[in-house]
Amino acid sequence: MELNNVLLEKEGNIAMVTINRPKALNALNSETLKELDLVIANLEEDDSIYAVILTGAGEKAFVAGADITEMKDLNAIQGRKFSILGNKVFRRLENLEKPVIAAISGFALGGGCELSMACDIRIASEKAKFGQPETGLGITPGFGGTQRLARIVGLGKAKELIYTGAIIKADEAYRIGLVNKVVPLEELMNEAKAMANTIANQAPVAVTLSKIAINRGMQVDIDTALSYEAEVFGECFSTHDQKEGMTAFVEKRSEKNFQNK
Ligand code: DAK
Repeated sequence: MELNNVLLEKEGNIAMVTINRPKALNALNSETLKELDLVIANLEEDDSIYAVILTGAGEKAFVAGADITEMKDLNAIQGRKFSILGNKVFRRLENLEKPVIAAISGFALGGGCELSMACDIRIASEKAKFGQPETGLGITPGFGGTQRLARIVGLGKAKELIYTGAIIKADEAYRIGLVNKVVPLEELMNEAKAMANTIANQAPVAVTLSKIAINRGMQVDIDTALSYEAEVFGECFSTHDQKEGMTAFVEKRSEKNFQNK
């Protein structure tokens, strides 16, 4: 897998994915999106990875959006192709059966904010900034912003942010629930790794099934959603990790031998 714009590192049960175009503030061009797709495919197949951290190279930006230089001269057909590619990759990330934490150091604008929203959890540095400035560029958010932002922060705030193109700071992003946590820049990666490790120490199969139930349940009515919950809950009882987790409790053992199966 030859990668120029995305880095993939693995450390124990944690994978770290870095969008690596710092000179363009990690803007997402087609090549980067295709590489991200390859990386997600790799992670889908790797049963030893229990949690993923997604970040941007350098301190200035997580991702400053889709690549405006590339997009500027697209015709309708190319625009459509770009849209299909981006949406495919973001959806694949959202559906990855492992938790993904976005570690956001600086700008998360447009497609960058949208990328962070396709992750499960967002941790931001105090210097991070968020926004959907697309309307100022004559376009609508195109990588899920019109849909995921409202689901995360509510309809009114999402409309305000998208209609005004306002850029908000980390503390405001935290206040409206767009990010889970704000930490000093120098602690960002440690914090993300600590959370990833905490998650990785739970039964991976239970974390995965929880993600599936939550994501699917958000799209349907509550009765259907609760039937998904019952389904995954039942599935847990066919796993080694459920037997191990409950046996450890009964034996008053804090060490657990979870095996992701
Ligand atoms: N695209 C390409 N290059 C970018 C970029 C971007 N989004 N953002 C920054 N860069 C480049 C700059 O051009 C500059 O390159 P050089 O001039 O050095 O070659 C370099 O990164 C450093 O940026 P600045 O010199 O501008 O740095 P400043 O500190 O002065 O400003 C900034 C930082 C983040 C405020 C500024 O760079 C900025 O406003 N960037 C653009 C932010 C933005 O508007 N982002 C939203 C992009 S629109 C679609 C799907 C999705 C989308 C669209 C369509 N379809 C489904 C079709 C998504 C759209 C977007 O994300």
